[in-house]
Formats: sequence, structure tokens, C-alpha cells
Amino acid sequence: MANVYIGLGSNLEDPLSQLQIAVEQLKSLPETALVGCSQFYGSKPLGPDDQPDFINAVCQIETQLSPPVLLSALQQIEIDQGRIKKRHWGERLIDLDILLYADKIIKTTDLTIPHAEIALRDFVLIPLAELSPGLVIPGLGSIETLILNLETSYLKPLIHL
Ligand code: ROI
Repeated sequence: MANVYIGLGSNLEDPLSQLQIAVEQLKSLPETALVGCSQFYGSKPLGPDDQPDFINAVCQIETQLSPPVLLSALQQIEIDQGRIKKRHWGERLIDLDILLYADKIIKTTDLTIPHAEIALRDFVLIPLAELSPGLVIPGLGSIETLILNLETSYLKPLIHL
């Protein structure tokens, strides 16, 4: 079993319920167990700022699916929800990214693990640290050091009513 972290993000239609549906779909992936999810956070868009704020979270899974098989399963979840990506670095209905896959470093045309922008994204680092304090990102170092090096952070935990 590989320990894997998935980033979830949405800023179109009903981001909260799209994230909740995606979490349910992660639970039903074959050969996979959901270990846990971070809180849901509101975050300022990285990219053009004339788009709605995002809701972001990170989930941890244990899986026997290989990285390419997991990638296509995640793409299928995006498609099932009606994949909408309006423009480069723009609005998304639901986005699921493999952030870390065990201690693997992978660079293919389809997949870069650890995620290429992991060190720059507060909406990834902070939920990751919440799930796994002391985590070491292969090639980049400890999560806490990466968080200290962030220039800014605009994350707000969402309060569920
Ligand atoms: N910005 C935020 N805050 N959260 C995201 O999940 C996100 N995803 C993206 C881009 C458009 C780069 N910006 C984001 O793909």
C-alpha cells in the first residue's frame, strides 16, 4: 500500500458540495482506503484575481493503484462531476491533484510528483501539515520549513454549520 496525498479544489457553482462529493468518490476507489481529510479552507485564487475564491482541502489515502492508474481514476471523478476548466489558471468545477505518492519522485509528460507547485501553495502546504505534521516532501524538505518560507497566506478554515 502506498501513502498518497490528494489536493482538492473548486471555485465554481457549489464548491463545498463538489468537494464533499469528491471525498465520497475517493472513498469508493478500488484498492484504496481513505485515511483522512483536512478541514476545508477558503483560499484566494492563485492566477487571475477576477475569479471566485476557492475551497481547498487535502485528503490522505492508502492505495494499491499505481500513479498512472490513480491519475486516470481522479480524472474520471473530475469528468463525472462535469469537468469545467475555463482558462489556464482559471476557474475550476473540481480539480484533483496527486500531491505526493509515497516517497516517489516522478516526472513524466502526464505526471509530476511531488506536484510541481507544491512549495508555493499555501492551500496545499497548510492542509498537508494539518494531516501529517513533520511530513518531509521528497527533494524539498520538511513541510513546516516550506510553510515558513511562504511569502503570504490567505487561507481561512471554513466553519461548518
Ligand atoms: N487557486 C487556489 N486558491 N486554489 C486552487 O485549488 C487553485 N487551483 C488552480 C489555480 C487556477 C492555479 N489556482 C488555484 O488550478
